[in-house]
Amino acid sequence: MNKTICVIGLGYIGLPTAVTFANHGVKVHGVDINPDAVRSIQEKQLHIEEPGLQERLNKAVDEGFLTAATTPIEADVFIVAVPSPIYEDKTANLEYVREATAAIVPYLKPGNLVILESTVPPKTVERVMIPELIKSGLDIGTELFVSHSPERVIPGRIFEELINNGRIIGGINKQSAELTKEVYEVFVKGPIHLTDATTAELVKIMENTYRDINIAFANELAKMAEILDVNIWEAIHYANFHPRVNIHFPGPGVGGHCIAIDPWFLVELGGDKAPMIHLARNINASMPGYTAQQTQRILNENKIAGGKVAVLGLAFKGNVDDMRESPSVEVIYELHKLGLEVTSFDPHIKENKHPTQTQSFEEAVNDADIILVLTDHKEFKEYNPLSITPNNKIVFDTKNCLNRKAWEEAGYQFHLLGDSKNK
Ligand code: SAJ
Repeated sequence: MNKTICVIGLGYIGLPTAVTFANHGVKVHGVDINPDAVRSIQEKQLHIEEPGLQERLNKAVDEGFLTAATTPIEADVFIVAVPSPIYEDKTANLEYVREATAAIVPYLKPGNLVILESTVPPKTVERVMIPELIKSGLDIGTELFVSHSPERVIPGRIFEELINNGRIIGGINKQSAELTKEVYEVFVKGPIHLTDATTAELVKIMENTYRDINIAFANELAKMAEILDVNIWEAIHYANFHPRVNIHFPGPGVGGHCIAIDPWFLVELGGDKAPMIHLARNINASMPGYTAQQTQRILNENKIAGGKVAVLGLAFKGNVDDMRESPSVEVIYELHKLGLEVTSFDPHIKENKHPTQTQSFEEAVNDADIILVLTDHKEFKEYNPLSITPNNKIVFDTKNCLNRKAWEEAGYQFHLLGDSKNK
């Protein structure tokens, strides 16, 4: 493709996208308002963890296809990949999208294409971006083309999914959608479907809301299993053999910057017409409190007053370094409210990002009364229960990720979320 790209926002989505275009021979200029992020990219130092990113970044910078700065430059295509969080009251904060759009306006020329990648409430392109883009003086739809092409990649497997997943591209008109397709065809191998911008916006948040509702269902089932003396993980495994059933898994809550946020866009839009989405969100948001209560119950049953909890896992999910909306932070907050002492360890969270954080597994667990697993990092499976000396040999796995047999053989009382067989 003989076009240049300017990517606004060099975070978890913008940076891998910029690097992938650059690795495919496209000249890319990356922009971030954070000068530290820009400097680290120029120096080929990563500010986020993602398998394969370092090699790809090295190649992109060394071959001269990727530059980074705090300000945009003129380009043929502008891709906006900035955060779209929610305010305290759970309504959408679209200020980053608005500001990023405003920032590119002085650089726009006839024939340019502006693509929004960030996940947003339906009508954001129409109501937030277009009013800014009009200020360029260009005629929207004939001189300036605009589309929504939401990313659908999962952290930890971003590069594989960036290339192989299908894309839903929604244009403000047919030409915008078609031009956007040409851009992504540079590397996307999955099918690319074209629609209008609002449909693409809705499809993206429907996908994440589907997952949130499904996880809420699994969390509710986990509580039923605890009443029934059934192992929910086994039961879900069997139910999913049905060709039309795909139940997700329970856990200590739903984190990350996507699934814990996007359903709120539909709640805000639908109000009392979205009770199921709202309820699912609340069920998932209540899981950290439930996890803390279950931990307290186990301690009580063992006649341990007060007690020290060693939390394993601070990231919002396994094998990532991302703590955004992490259930672990909420669980620790709830444990503190119950008067319990907490230490934590996460092999993927390198710096001191949480006051309870210790630098090793041993340091976190050695004088603990209970080990509480909140994230399914691959390292946790390999930990040797014989190498540690906690105060009490009790472990509570909320992600079904430990080698249960090894812990039981080492003399541990093993508790699993959604399974009360061993109570
Ligand atoms: N979780 C469960 N049970 C499950 C699956 C996940 O409790 O069965 C929890 C995880 O532990 C985590 C949270 O849900 O705390 C979210 O993790 P995730 O792996 O489901 O999703 P994300 O947030 O990493 O990425 C999602 C993906 N969306 C879908 O699968 C529909 C990804 O494809 C999107 O691109 C991404 O959101 C996004 O950026 O929107």
